[in-house]
Amino acid sequence: TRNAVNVTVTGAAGQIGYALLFRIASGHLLGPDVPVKLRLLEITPALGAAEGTAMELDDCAFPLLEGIEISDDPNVAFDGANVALLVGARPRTKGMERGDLLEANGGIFKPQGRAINDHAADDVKVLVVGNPANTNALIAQAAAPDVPAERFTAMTRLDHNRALTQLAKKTGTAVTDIRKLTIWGNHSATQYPDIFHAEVAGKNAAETVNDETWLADEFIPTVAKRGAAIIEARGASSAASAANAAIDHVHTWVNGTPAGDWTSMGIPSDGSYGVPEGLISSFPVTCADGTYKIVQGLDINDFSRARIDASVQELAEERDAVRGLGLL
Ligand code: NAX
Repeated sequence: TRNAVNVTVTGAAGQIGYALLFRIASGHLLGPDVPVKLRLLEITPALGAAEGTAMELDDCAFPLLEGIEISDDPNVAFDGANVALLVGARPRTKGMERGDLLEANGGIFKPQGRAINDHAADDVKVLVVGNPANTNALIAQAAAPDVPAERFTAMTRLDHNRALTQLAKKTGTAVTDIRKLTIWGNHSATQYPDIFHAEVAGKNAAETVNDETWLADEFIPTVAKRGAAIIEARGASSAASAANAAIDHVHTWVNGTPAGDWTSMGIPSDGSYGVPEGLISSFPVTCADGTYKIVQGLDINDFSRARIDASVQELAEERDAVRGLGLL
């Protein structure tokens, strides 16, 4: 049998953590033949709740789950981590300015990046879910100079999956009929879900839809503001769908994208498509052998260019703000 993979989850006692841990332990993250050891990181007051979740994990008697450790010390929780899911973050509370939010999260993601640098396994793969995810990932990555920068990623897979379903509904097709959708930019309301290169049942999606009003006034805002719509409807933010997207993101990164398709990941830019190098921005990527590559050579029309640039501009402003706070 294979050696267990160490999976560290931060914010383990939160609502995404609760939806995520059981799927990791049942084999959905890495596959049905890969044993896992869970390392849960929480803040001290939430250790009891994390313990309760660990008791429930025990009570599932998952065949693949080889152990659970709980800690409030990042140096312990990231020790030997092969996969690190950074879910816990400081939410924006009423009256909080963006600068305060970035600073509070810097206080979380900088020490976590440092702990990953010092203690994680050599092959560590990091996914940041906690918002503002792209900039939190940038802060953690900058604090981990010994880890290759491309191992730090931010989650836009939930946006990608949301876009798949919206496009399938509009075209009366199944999500499995859709390929090559892209989320560009920041995981925020400025993100750009791009259907100009997507295919619906083998035909170009934008041509199939042939409705720029729907694209600009319905599809893009529905995808970009879906998080707020979920809060409005459910009285709580997306949790199971976010956990599902985290599973998808890592599963695809490890196991690869299918031939003829790609996915969306927030990754450090290499300068492709005019996105300044180093910004953690969402791109179309293919994955194989545990690595990813930006899809090259796509024609970007004016409609797309303006929207990609606006979202990237927001990322640059967030980077400048955290740089100003001494977090980079
Ligand atoms: P919860 O508030 O339910 O849980 C967060 C947990 O993180 C809490 O248990 C808290 O004690 C813990 N935590 C706080 N600081 C920590 C630290 N320094 N170390 C370890 N744990 C810490 O939030 P939840 O609904 O689970 O959401 C978690 C994060 O995901 C939020 O930042 C949220 O904004 C973000 N999301 C990101 C999404 C994405 O697509 N990238 C979508 C869903 C979600 O909104």
